[in-house]
Amino acid sequence: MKTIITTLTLACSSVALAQPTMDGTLDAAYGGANAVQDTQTGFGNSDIGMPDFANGSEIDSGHAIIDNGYLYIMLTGNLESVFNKIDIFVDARDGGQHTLRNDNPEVDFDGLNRMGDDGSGNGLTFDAGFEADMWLSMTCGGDVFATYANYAELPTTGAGFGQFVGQGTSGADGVIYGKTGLMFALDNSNVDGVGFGEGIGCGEGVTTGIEIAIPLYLFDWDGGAGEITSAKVCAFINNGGHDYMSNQVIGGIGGGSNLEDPRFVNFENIEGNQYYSVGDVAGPCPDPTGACCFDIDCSDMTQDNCLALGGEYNGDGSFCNGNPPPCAPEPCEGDVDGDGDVDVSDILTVIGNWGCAQ
Ligand SMILES: [Ca+2]
Ligand SMILES: [Ca+2]
Ligand SMILES: [Ca+2]
Ligand SMILES: [Ca+2]
Repeated sequence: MKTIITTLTLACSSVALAQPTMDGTLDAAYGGANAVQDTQTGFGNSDIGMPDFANGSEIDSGHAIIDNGYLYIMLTGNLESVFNKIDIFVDARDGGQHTLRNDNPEVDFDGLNRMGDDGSGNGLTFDAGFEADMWLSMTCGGDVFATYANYAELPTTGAGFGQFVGQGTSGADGVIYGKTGLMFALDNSNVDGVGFGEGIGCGEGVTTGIEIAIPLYLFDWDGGAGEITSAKVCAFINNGGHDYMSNQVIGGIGGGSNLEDPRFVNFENIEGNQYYSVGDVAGPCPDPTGACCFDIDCSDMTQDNCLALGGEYNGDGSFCNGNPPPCAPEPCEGDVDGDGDVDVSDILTVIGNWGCAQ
């Protein structure tokens, strides 16, 4: 009996202590999600189901743990194999950049600086208290499928070190191993998570995507990092030139359209945290029915159905569940995506929402 108990104890310990395997799939070591996507993807819903090629991009959840001298980051979802980018910013030490500067390393065809201040005082700005210390990015595509990765330091005063990390493919056999010890893995198999659109979505339950391991020593370029015991992660999907940000940010933006030119994006102006922290526990997924708009004339956004969705009724039929109105309050006139006119994009939005409960 004693032998059996010992064996069981060892088995449990080994599960708890196992480090993530770099392969683009979620490991038990990550625990529950630190953040779950709440917004449908404006960059297409991938339905191919292969580990390499994907026909859409989304971030369904964010995970991060510090273990074994690494910061491990898992972002479930898809990276469309048309050289879409996932841009990841990490705040893990003192100093850093709250607004991206324009004198960061020229890496990835100067894509990092494309998001920074163009000299006029703009530049991608993070939530209050988030001062990015490192940027990492991954992309994929080609006739023969390949993944590529870059990274850069983001010192407070700019002019840090950055480099092309390397090239790989999908899955465990395709991991990118950088000279510095950085590792990047991708598994594009997901066909679940959020669908195409701009409304409220839910990324729960996705177990494949982008997985990164960052050796902690990389944060200590000046001997001033100290022991890394916590980290914040801001990640989003961008287009090939790092110049058109999607609506796939984690933490989510609470429904809405693509954020477009990153240098004009200020996450302080978007409700909630567009980042997550090691140790965060994701809240409940928003009810996707709360912003599912077949109801083009908004006639059904009544107090009763709003309360049934667990939302707060604003009294005018225009707003429910803390979500943006799925269509303009008065009059709707078919402008489903709320961009001010009725055109083909409204039809596409309705099609993208097809299947949601009313
Ligand atoms: Ca893994
Ligand atoms: Ca920092
Ligand atoms: Ca999806
Ligand atoms: Ca915010």
